[in-house]
Amino acid sequence: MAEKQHLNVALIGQGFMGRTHSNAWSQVRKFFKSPVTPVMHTSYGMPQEEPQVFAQKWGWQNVSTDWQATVRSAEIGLVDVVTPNHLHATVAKAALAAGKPVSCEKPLSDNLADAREMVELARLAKVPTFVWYNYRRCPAVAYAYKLARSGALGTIRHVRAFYLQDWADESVPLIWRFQKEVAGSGSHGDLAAHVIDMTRFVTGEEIVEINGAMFETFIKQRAVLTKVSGGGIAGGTQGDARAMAPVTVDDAVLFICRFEGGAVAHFEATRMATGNQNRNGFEINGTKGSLKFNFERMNELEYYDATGPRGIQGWRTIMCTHAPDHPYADAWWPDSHGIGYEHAFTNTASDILRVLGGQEPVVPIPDFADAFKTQRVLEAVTLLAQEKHCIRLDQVK
Ligand code: SOE
Repeated sequence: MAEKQHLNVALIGQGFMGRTHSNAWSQVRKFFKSPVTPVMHTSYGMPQEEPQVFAQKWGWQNVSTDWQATVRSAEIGLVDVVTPNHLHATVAKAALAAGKPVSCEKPLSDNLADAREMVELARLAKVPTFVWYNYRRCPAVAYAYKLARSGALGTIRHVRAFYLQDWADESVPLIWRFQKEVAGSGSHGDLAAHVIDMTRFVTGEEIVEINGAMFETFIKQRAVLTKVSGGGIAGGTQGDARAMAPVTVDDAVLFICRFEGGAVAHFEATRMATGNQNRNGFEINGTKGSLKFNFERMNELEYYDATGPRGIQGWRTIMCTHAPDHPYADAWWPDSHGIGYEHAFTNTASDILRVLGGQEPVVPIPDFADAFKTQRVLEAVTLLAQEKHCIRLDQVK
């Protein structure tokens, strides 16, 4: 049998997404029959992130101390960017200039201008690009996409989308996620971006206008740490607080908008919704049916079929683990054995390899141009929120 082409992957960045991507590149060859074989060739991390320890733990063959040389290396076939948001463009542009395919964590960038330049350079470079909006590859979300494409929803009238977390209390120091110059925004680009992408994906429609928007920063100052170790969402909270400094991003964002097919929509994202630890999802109401997804029950999709006799209509819970009906189910375990957060990243790695091997992804994977549309929604919401439109009730006589 012909030897499959090998693809040397270079991971630029570490942290939480460095861990999810490393796990995906190490797992994908065990669970998927990919047209190209990924090799965990080189990883790059900042000196203070202990890059040697990271590479050894996750199985990267080489450790780079010069990411520019790495992305230019003739050995590298894919550059995978997992830096903080403000560096996505810097690394991606260098990789594109070297003619390398690039996969990048979401959001595309911390600002629209850089995102636009990334799209243009990708177009000129004529290489595949990918953005890891991982939640598209929860089988339940991918199946929602297929149900919507089948016409099961009819004309979509309402979209409700949410991404609610509750980790950002006063004890969390001023990590990069709270610094505008690094993250670009807070819950907006970090969380709302996911459900903007998710609802664009499932409805198949673009958002065409923003009709109201508000940001809120509840905790105005946070402790400046001398040392923050790697780790989960909060980036580790060890270290000794030296002083307090202002938070320059949102803790919460809400906005209302309209989709191109006429649906009206409400979005909400926050890091301070006590009791909601990673609750993202949607409810999409159409003339023939509705769908509900909640990531905290990620194997399940709620479906309401409004086409049958009214007397037997009701919400049904579909366990999206049955091959071949449910996307990716054939790669994992038998019915109702369930998968988790990490598996959506492995599903994403598999689809990247399918595209690089000349095959179609199981469901569409955003390239830079697609992810730019989500970035434009982020920007439009920010612009409207800055106008601070509101009617105070004490003004209403
Ligand atoms: C932090 O809020 C975060 O790690 C997001 O950045 C991820 O995209 C999400 O999957 C989990 O929460």
